[in-house]
Amino acid sequence: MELLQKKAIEVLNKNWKGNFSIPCANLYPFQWFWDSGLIAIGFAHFDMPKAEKEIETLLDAQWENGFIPHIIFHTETDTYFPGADFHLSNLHPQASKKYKSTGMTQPPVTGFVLEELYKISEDKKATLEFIKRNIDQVYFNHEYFYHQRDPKNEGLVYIYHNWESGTDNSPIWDDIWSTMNPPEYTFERRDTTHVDPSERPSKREYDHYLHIIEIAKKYHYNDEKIMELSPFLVQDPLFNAMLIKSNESLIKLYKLIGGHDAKIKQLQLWQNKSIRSFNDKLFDERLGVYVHYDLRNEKSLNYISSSSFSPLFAGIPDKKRAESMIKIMMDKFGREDQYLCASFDPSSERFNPKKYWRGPVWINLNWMLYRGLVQYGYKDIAERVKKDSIEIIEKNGFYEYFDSRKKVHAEENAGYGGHDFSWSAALLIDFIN
Ligand code: 9WN
Repeated sequence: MELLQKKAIEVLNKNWKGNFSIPCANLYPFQWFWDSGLIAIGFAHFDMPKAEKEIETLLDAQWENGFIPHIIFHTETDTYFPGADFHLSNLHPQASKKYKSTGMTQPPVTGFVLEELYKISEDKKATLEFIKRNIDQVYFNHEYFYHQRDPKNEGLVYIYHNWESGTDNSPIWDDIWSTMNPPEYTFERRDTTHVDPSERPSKREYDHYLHIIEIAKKYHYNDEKIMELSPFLVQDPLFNAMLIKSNESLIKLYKLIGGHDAKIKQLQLWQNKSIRSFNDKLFDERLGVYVHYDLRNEKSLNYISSSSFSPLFAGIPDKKRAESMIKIMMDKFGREDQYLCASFDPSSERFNPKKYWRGPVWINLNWMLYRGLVQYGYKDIAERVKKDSIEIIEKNGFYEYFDSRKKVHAEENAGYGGHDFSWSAALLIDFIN
C-alpha cells in the first residue's frame, strides 16, 4: 500500500502546474472544476498548501455573478478541443476578466471539499483561516445556482449541457440527442489522438455537444435565454446531490466560524426545499432509484446509473429507501463477476463496459458511493467498493476509468482513457488514509 501511495503522490505532483492541477497530461491540459476539488482532497493528506492553492485558483476564476466555469484555460495549448477560442467566455458581460474559460459549469463540489480539507488537516486553526478567506465565494456560487438555475423555485437546479454533468456521454443523454438534429460540424477532435476512439464519444455525439454551446454563445451565455432555448435542460441527481452535500458542509463550517446567522438560515431554507423536491421529483418508484428529469421535455429519464446512488453521499434518502436502493444496486451492479460500481446499468442494452460514462467504473463515483454506504451503516458493501477501487488501480495503474468486468482485468490492461489521472490518485490516497 505504501508503494501505491508513493505512486499516487508522484502522479499528483507531476500534474501540478504551480497553482492548479491538470486532470492528466495531453488529454486534459487545463484546470477542471470538479477535478480540482477532488484533487485538493488528495493533496490535503500530504501537502496542504497545494490543496489550498488549488481551490484558491479555482475560486479566482469565479465570474462576477457567482458562476464558476467548468474549464479554466490557463495556457494557450491546442491539444484540447474545444478550447478557449471556441468557448469564448468573454461573450458574457460578467465573465472573469483574468481567465479565459468555458461558459458552462460542473458539479459543485467545493463546499464539501472545504469540509474535507478541515477534517484532514493537522493544523485546524490554519485551515479554518483558509476556509474563512474563501467560504463566501462558495456561498456566492450556491446563490448563483439557486437564483439562476432553478426556474420553478423547486430547489432543484438544472444543467444545460452534458459536459456540466461530468458524466459526458452517459446513455441517459441518448434520449435528449434523439430530440435534436444538429448540423454536422467540421472540426478537429484532439481527444481521439490521445486515447483510443472506441473509449470516447462519437463524432455525432460531439455535434450535439457543440450545437448546444453555439446556441448559448449566440445569446452571450445569458442564463435566461439558455433556460428558454437550450434543447438540453436537465435536473441531474448527481449534480443536485453535490449541491446539497456542499450546502450541508457550508452550514457546518459557517457554524464553526461563527457570526453568519443570515447565511446559515438561507442555506437551511435552500437545503430543506432541495431535499424535499429531490425526494418527490427525482425518485422513480418503479425502478426504486433516483433518476434524471428532462426539464425541457417535462419527463423523467428512467435509467439506472451510478449517479442514481449518489444521493446516499448527501444523506438524501431515508433509511428504508436507502435499503431498497442498495439492494437494487447489488442485484444489478454487484454480481461477483463485476467490479463495483459500473457507471451505467449492466443489464441495459445501452451498457458498454469500455466506453467512458456508458459502463466503466470511475473512482470519483466509487469514492462517493463508499462514503454514502458508510454513512448509512452498510460497512461490508462499503468495504467492497473500496477494495474494488484499490484493486483496479493496483492491477492497471491510475487510469481515468476501468472495465467493470473482472474477467477482462485477468486478461489485459483494463484501465481506459487518460493515464496518470489526478482524481484517481487523489481519491486513492484518501481511501487508504
Ligand atoms: C469535458 C476532466 C473531465 C472530467 C469529466 C470527464 C471529462 C471532458 C472531456 O474529463 O470531460 O469536460 O473532454 O471529455 O467526463 O467528468 O471533469 O477530467
